[in-house]
Amino acid sequence: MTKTAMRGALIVLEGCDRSGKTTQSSKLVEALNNLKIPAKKISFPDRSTPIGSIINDYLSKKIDLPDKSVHLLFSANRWELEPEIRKQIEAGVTLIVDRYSYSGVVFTSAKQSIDFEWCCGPENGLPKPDLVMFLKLPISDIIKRSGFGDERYENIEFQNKVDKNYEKFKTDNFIEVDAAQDISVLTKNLLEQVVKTIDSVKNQKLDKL
Ligand code: T5A
Ligand code: NA
Repeated sequence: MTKTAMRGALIVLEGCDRSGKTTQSSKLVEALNNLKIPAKKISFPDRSTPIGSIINDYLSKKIDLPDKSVHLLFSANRWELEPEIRKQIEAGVTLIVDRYSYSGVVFTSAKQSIDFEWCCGPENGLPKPDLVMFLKLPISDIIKRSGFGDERYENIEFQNKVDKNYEKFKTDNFIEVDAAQDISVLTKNLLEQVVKTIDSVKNQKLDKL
């Protein structure tokens, strides 16, 4: 067998809280591995690191932090994993990422008086996703899903602002998918996009945000 230098794809799932990102990222990794395509899942925030543990305390309302300070922690949490992301992609592993820089920007800028451009700053230079799939679900459906309302940000007014902020990112590698579909139907649709992307970027360089 000949050795190839093909890289993996960087795929991101985005959406409001409870839109099904965690469910779908796990199912996608399983489906890709079944097709013998190397794939792994990464989640942001990664609550297992020292920075992630402060973020967890903040989200579960154990501690309060100034808005700009917590924004930089979310970003630092991504930079903590940046070397690993590059390493895996170069080794040919496709990464399915549950939330990324887009979450960082849309959530913080949904807070009052925090500038969108300022929010984008710390994300500059991180690996740029080859495909972002936005799981779109009406807020009225989101609030019916189990566990909604437990953490910081989980209220209708805030999620509406977040949903609107995502509009600013809808460019060519950002696609919107109907998240109200049945779980397995949704996986099948997402998988199709992922496989297409893996094939189309395999000889391209990974870009930067
Ligand atoms: N945040 C995050 C920032 O402010 N800045 C940042 O930089 C980052 C990265 C935590 C919070 O942090 C904010 C955003 C968040 O408010 P999180 O840990 O990803 O981020 O938390 P949530 O988004 O709330 O994650 P959830 O796990 O709650 O939502 P998911 O992953 O979208 O949804 P999932 O898959 O867990 O599903 C939720 C429920 O719905 C059911 C599932 O079984 C589950 O019960 N479900 C479906 N039901 C019907 N049909 C389907 N198709 C379904 N898919 C899932
Ligand atoms: Na999640």
